[in-house]
Amino acid sequence: MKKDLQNSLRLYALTDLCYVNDEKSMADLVKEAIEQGATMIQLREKHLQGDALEQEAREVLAVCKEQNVPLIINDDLQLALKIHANGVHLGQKDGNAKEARKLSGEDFIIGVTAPSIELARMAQEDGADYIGAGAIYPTATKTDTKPLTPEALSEIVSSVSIPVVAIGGLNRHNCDLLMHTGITGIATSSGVFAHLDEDGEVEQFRKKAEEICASSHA
Ligand code: TZP
Ligand code: MG
Repeated sequence: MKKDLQNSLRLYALTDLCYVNDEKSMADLVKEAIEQGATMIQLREKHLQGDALEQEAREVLAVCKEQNVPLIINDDLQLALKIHANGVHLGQKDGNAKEARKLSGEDFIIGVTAPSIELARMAQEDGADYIGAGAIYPTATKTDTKPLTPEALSEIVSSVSIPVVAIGGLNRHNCDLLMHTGITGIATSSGVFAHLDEDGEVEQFRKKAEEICASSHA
């Protein structure tokens, strides 16, 4: 799975419990997201812990395996290793990629949030496989972010050799500003999960993400 990471990053969907309802579990929503175009999933469940989080993670992992899409666990390396998820995503406060690499091995995907050149270079040196950089737009999904311009994003991309995904309030209608920034993918929660009931919307977003990523590598 890791060898295909660049393609997997194209439309990277982060779960959020706010989209779960009486009719659909998180695993159901993840299945729909993948069927509609999401290329990688991150389990990002800020309201769940312990056994409830593990249970949710195992259900989502089963769907990802069935669909042959990687599952990354946000923050929690121990959980990712315990359930044999494909990787972990670490924020700047969630532990060090170097330590994570030692504990996990080479096949494991490690993503790091790095919204500056300095942090991106450090993450790369520590053995990260990809970088998440944002927030491109302010977002209700994560309220403690700082704005990152497309120019600053381009500079981050140029400063490292590992892939960079853009994040923060992105949807298919507002992401043209990412053209020619050199990103490898778009990461979003609301941009995918808030649009599952709109016919063709996620599929169109995936196409748009592919177009944007191709624009820099042509
Ligand atoms: N990091 C920066 S912005 C963000 C994270 C986790 C939230 C992304 O979600 P959305 O709904 O696409 O803004
Ligand atoms: Mg985190």
